[in-house]
Amino acid sequence: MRKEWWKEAVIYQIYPSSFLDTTGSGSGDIRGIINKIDYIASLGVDVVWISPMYDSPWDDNGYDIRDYYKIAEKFGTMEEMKELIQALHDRGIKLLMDMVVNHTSDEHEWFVQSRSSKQNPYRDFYFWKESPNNWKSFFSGSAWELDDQTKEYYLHLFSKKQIDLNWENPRVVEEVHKIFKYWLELGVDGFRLDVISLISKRLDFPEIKEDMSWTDVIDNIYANGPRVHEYIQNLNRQVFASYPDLMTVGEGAGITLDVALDYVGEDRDEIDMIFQLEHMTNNYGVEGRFDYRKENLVEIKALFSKWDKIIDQGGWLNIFLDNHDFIRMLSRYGNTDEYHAASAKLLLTMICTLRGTPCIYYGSEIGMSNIELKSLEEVRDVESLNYAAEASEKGMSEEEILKRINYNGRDNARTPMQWSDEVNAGFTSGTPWLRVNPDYTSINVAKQVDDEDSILSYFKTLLSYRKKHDIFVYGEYVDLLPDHPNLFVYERNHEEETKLIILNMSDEPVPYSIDLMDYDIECNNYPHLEYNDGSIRLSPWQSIVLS
Ligand code: TEU
Repeated sequence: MRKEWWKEAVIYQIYPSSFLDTTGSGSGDIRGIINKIDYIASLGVDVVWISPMYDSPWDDNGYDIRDYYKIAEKFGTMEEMKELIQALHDRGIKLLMDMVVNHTSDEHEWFVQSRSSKQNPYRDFYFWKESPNNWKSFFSGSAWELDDQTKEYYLHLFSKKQIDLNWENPRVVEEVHKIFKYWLELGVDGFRLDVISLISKRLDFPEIKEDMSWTDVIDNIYANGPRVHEYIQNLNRQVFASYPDLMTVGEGAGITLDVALDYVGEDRDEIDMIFQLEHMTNNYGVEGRFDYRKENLVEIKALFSKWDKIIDQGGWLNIFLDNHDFIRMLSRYGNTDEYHAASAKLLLTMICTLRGTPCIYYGSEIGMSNIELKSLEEVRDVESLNYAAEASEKGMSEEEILKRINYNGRDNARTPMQWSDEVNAGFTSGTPWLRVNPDYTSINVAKQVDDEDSILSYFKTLLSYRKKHDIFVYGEYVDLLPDHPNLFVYERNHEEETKLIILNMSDEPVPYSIDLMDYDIECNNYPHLEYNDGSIRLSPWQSIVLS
C-alpha cells in the first residue's frame, strides 16, 4: 500500500458559523478561528476542513455560492482569510477548503445573466427545460423551478437557490478550473469537493420510476453520471497536478461500493479519498432523512467492513461518525446521560483506530450532542424548513414535524461551539444564530482543558498515541465479532504487530474471553479493566486498545 501524508493525517472539521464570533453578530467568523488557532493546534490534528465561507445569500448556509473569489462579509475579509492560512501553516496545519462546484447560488452573476434571456451567452451554464420531468430535490419538492423571465424551468437538485451547473459546457469547466487555481495560489492545501459525484448529468433526464427508493434515485439517476470521471480526471490533470501534495476529498452522495474505486483507485488520477455516506444514511426511513429507522450495531459494523474493502484494493476513505449534515455522533451512537464521557471517548477511539483518514467534527472532542429544538421557529436549516412546509401541506402535525426534525435534522449538529459556561458558552456576545445547547454549562472547553480525565484530554492523548503507531494507518482491519450486538471488536495487523480494539457499545457490562496476560493495555477510557481467569468484563461504554 502506498504511503501518503493524507492517509496519516487527522482532519478537524470547523463549521465557521458556529465556531467563535468576535463581532457580536451572533455568527462565527474568521477572526474567531484565528483567535482559537492554538486550541486547534493543541488537539494534535493535521488538517482543518472549513465549510464554505465564500460570499453567499446564505440559503443553504454557504453551500450556495454567489462569488467564489470573495469572502462573505459575515466571516470577514480576504486579508483575514490569508492571515488564517498563514496561522495554520505556521503551526504545521493544512487547510482543506470546501468547494461547491455542482451548483451556484441563483444570485451568482452567471445565473443572473443566464436567466435574463434564452440568447444570453451564459444561458447554457445551467440546465433549462420547457417542461420539468419528475426529478425531486434533496430538499423536498421538484428539482425544477419555473423562471418567470423566460418561462422555462431550471434544474436545482438542492434548494431553489442552488442552481446546477452544466459541466457539459467547456466554459463552465474553464471557469471552475480558474476558481480552484485561485485558491491554490492563495496557499490552500486541498479541497473537500461537495457532491462531486453529481456534476455529470444524464442528458436524457430519465424519469424516476415508481418503484425506485430515494437511495436508488441518488445512486442511479443523480450520481455517477456518464462524464463524471472525465471531468474529475481533467480537473486533476489540468489543475491539481501542478500542486504537489494536495489532499482531495470527494463528498460521496450516491457513490456506491461498486463504483467507489472509479473515484479513489490508486491509478485513477481522480481524488484521494471519499466521505462515503452509507452508514450516515443508515438511520433514514423509506421516505428519507425525516422518516424513522432504528439502526443497530451489527448493521453499522457490517457497513464499515464492507467499505473497508476498497482500501484493500488501493482506494481510500475518510472515517467519520458525524458532520454538519448529520446529527451528533454522541446522540446517535453513544449515551448522553449516565455514560456521556465514556461513550464520547469510545466513539473518538473508534474514529481514530478504524482504517481511513479520521475526521473529527468540531465539538466532538468535548462531547457535544444534539439540541432539542423547542419550536419550528428555531429551525434554521433549509432542508428541514422545506420538509416542514411539505409535511404540513400533507397534513402532518407541527408536533410530529418538530419531532422528526429533532430526530434527524441538520441543525442538531450546527449549534455553537461550547467554549465555557459563560453566557452563550463564550461563543458570542450577541444573539447566537442558532441556540446554544443548554448543556454548555457542564460541557465546555474551559471545564475540560485542565482535567486529565476529560473527553478533551482523552482525545489529545488518543491522537498522540495514534501518531506513534503507523499500524492505525497502514494496518489491515479485521472485524472479529461481526454478529455481536453490543461489542465492536477488531484487529489492526501490520507486519508483525497487532492492535486489538474492544468497544462495548452498550449500557450493560459485557464479558469477553481473552488471556490478558498476553497483552498490554495501551488505551482505556476507564481507570480499570476487570479481569479474572481468562475473561475481561467490559464496563458500559468501555473502550480499550490492547497490544
Ligand atoms: O451534502 C450533500 C449530500 O450528500 C446530502 O446527502 C446531504 O447530506 C443533504 O443533507 C441531503 O440529505 C452537501 C453538503 O455537505 C450539504 O451541507 C449541502 O446542503 C449540499 O451538499 C448541497 O450543497
